[in-house]
Parts: sequence; structure tokens; C-alpha cells
Amino acid sequence: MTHVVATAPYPDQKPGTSGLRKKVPVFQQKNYVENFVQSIFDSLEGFQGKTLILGGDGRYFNREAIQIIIRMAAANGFGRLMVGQGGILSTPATSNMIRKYKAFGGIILSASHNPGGPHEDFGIKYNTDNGGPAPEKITDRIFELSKKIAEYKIVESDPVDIDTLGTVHVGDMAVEVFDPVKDYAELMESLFDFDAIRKMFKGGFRMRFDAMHAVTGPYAKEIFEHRLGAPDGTARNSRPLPDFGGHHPDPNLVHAKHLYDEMMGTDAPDFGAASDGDGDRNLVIGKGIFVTPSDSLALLSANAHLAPGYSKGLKGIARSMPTSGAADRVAQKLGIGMYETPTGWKFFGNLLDAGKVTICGEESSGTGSDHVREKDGIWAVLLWLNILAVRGESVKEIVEKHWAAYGRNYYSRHDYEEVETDRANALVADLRGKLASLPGSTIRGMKVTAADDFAYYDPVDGSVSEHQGIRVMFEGDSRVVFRLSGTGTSGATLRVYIERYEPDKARHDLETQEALSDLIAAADEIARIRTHTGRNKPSVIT
Ligand code: VG1
Ligand code: CO
Repeated sequence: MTHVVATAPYPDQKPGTSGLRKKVPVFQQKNYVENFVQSIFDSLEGFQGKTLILGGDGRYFNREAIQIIIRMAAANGFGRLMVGQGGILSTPATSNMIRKYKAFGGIILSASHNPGGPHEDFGIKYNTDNGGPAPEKITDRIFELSKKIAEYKIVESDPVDIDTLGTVHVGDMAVEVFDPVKDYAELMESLFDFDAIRKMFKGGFRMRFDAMHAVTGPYAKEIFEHRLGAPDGTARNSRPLPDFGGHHPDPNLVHAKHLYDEMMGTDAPDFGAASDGDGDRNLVIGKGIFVTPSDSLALLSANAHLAPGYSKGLKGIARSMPTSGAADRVAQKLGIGMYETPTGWKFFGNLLDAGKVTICGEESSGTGSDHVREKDGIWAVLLWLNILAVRGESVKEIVEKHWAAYGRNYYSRHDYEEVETDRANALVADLRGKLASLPGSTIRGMKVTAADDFAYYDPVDGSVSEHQGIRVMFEGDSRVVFRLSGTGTSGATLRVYIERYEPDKARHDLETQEALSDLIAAADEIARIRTHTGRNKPSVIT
């Protein structure tokens, strides 16, 4: 084994909501990956002889990083490293592998929905033994250690053939190359009624799944086409590519517009879906109707009992703070707990581990359950399929009935990307300064009932996370929320979340931006977005 003196550059940033994300050339600097990975290992205790799960979304630099991590895991004393064949392993499948094989933890190589390629994004994320993203106390420790790292450990070894299934040895460590789809597909079969879904496909049900040349392609082929009998070609763009075919693997209305257009067209299939780079997000579109992720969380929660894995009902529901309140109304009706957490899946981990919630979701296209400790794109699609198969109704009918029963939460997110960091920080400081003066005031004819800087008190471990986004609440359960993204790699991204609750069925068919126009104007007035950012419109509206 070789101890190498670690020299700069060091990661100069705390791993964010989903690990450390930087441009590929940053990761390619000599020692950079090594310094960060050694900092992860140094932040952990007791992994000698234990198992580490490793894989990524197939993006540019995936294979190089895997070879480095294999040699470092061996030098640091792991007993076994399990790596997905071809370096492929989705984020939810990694979570499953950690739990199923009682691994010490796992490393996921991905920058999720961010683009890939020689000048695009790469990322490294550590997950703990419950299968979930490392909690803040670990990411804090990684960051502290990365600032003062003096040496890293690595063994000399030829590159491991990660394309051939089987076991080889590197130093004293066994390296097992496994099929990344098999265990995950088995987990899905244990949760959903595959017979019912198979029957639905046999009856002519048409679906389009866009893997966006990212990690879910092989999963979608095996599960939808092979196991469920959907016709060949149901899964599109199913070959993972290092640059995702030059597109953003972000399943939203901007980057998956072709799917949206198809679903709104005259010959639309019954169901359209897509997932992101690392397979944890989902986009769901019915024939002629887009389902917002916030509504999807509410709908899946209200209907989950129709799937075998959830037939006993839900323990509770959790959503990130900016996610709409649609799911709250379902929790209330079911008489179960509802938890509001900061943005990022890691905050759901304690609630899931403690058995307080079964289903979780985020407005950013993330839904998942206690089957793993990550959000899960394919899982969400399968739960939808299971519900459709049992109810025998269209997505549109199911959504409209839900609104009629619970009211509709009109919802949209406006992103201002690559804003100069100083200007974005000034906007937030300005907002914080006027929070106390907002309640009781009237903006655009709407009365502000409350305003705060969201703080979360974890009911399981008592930890406190402050400054998680600024909320301004209006009469009638409408609100606007402001926060800065924690996953960008250049400048700052301001996210503005806009929500209006509409109980009246006669007003459930408005165009979303139209329905939200007063609140959108109010958000600009409150945060002085145009003045601070110098932009007169958002870069992305979802
Ligand atoms: C974004 C989303 C957040 C999500 C995170 C990771 O974070 O808003 O809901 O958990 O990405 O998603 P931010 O800080 O940029 O708003 V992914 O698919 O990376 O794992
Ligand atoms: Co993702």
C-alpha cells in the first residue's frame, strides 16, 4: 500500500444536499478526487473488513473515478467492494444494495439532473448504512477533514475490468462486479402487482418512458419491457451515454418537452414518464394532463393502498417545505402524521427509520417510500401504473376526481439560474430584513398571514437546521417561498416557489401561470427580484 502526500487542490466546499458537485475539469485535477474520497473515509469509523457499494450514472469521468475509488477503498481496509457492471448503478438501486447486503455504506458518482461531458458536471456522494444520504454531521466532518488532509492511501493495481460479472481481488479487498438491475427489479416485484400491470399492457395500454440516455435505461428495459411485457421501444433513449446525448438529463417540462408535446398530442399514449441522470427523479404526464410532482405525492399517498406493498396503509407522509400542501390534505383525511422538512432527501431518513412516515416527496420531481432511503423514479412510475391498473381510469380522470375531493393546489417554480452570488445573497439578506414587517400587510389585494425563515426541528434526533428557505403565507393557504439552490456548480440559483389553493371545482381548469399571476407579481414585489438579479424573467419555469 502507498501513502501519498496529499497536495492541493482540496475541495473548497461542504458537500451539499447531494454530495460534492463540480465541473469535470475540477475533479480531473491531480489529487482532487483522492483528497475528497480520503476525507470521506477519514470521517467514518469501523469499516475495516466491511462492504462498500459503488456505482454511478454513467456520466463522463464515471469510469476513471471508479478505478481510483477501488484502489483507495482497498488501501483503507474495506473487505469487499461491490460495483455495478459497467459502473452503472442508480441512486435508489444503490440505496437498496446497501440495505440488502448490509454494507457499511456506498458511494454514488453522479451530478443527478445536471448535464455531463468533458466540461460539464460530475459529483460524488456518500450514503450511510441505512442506505440514505450522509446526514449533516458527516458532511460537516468530511468538509473539515478535507481542509487539512495530509495524505491519502491508495494501492498500486491495474484497472479492474468492471464490465465482466464476477469477483477479483485488489490488494486484500474483494471486488465484486454485479448486475445493477437484478436486485432492484426483485424489490419492485415485491411491492407492486406485476400481474395486474402486465394485464393492462396486454390490453393495449400504451406508455412512453424516456430514460434521457441516463442511468434508468437498463432498469426500464428490464422492468417495463421484459418483466411487464410493454412493447419494445416503450423505453426510449435507454442507452446510458457519458454526455446524455448532449442534453440535460432533467425530467422537467423544459428538458423533456418532446415528451410533454407527445402527451398533449392527438395520438398520445396513455401514460408518459421520464427520470433523471441518477434515476431518483420522476416526471409523470397523463394523456392531455401534466401531473405536478406535488400533486403526484398527494395522489400516490391517497391511492398507495391499492398496491400490495402498501395495502396496510401509510404510517405518515413527509414533504419538503417548498412542496405544495396537497399531500397535507390527504394526510389529514387519512388521519396520519404529516411532516414538513427542509429540501433534500437526507432529512427524510430519520422519519423513515423511526417508522413515522411511509411516503415522502419533493416538488422537484422526487417521490419515494420506506423501501429504500432515496427518492426513486422507477418506483414512482410503477406505483402510478399499479394504481392505473387497479382503478381502470385515465390519469386525467384520477387527477380531476382528486381535485374535486380535496381542492387544487396550483403550483409552479421559477428558477433564476447563474445569478451572481453577491447579488443573490443581497436579495436574501434584504428579504430577511423585512420578514417581520410582512404579516398583516396586504400585497396585490392579498393579506399576508405569516412570514418566516424556515427552521426544522428533527423530531427524531432533535437536531436543528435553520435558514432553510423564506416563506410568505397568504390568506386562503396560498404562499410564496424563496431559497437558494444547494446543487448548482456556477453562480447562484434563486428558486421561487408559488402556490395557490383553490377549493372551488369551477376554477380547477385555469392555466397554471395565469392562476398564479397575482402571487408571481407579489413575489417580485416582496423580494425585488428584478432589481436584485437584473433579470426580468426566470430562466426556467416548471
Ligand atoms: C435540488 C432540488 C431538491 C433535491 C436536490 C437533489 O436541490 O430542489 O429538491 O433534493 O436537487 O436532487 P437544490 O438545492 O438545487 O434546490 V437530485 O435528483 O440531485 O438527487
Ligand atoms: Co437525481
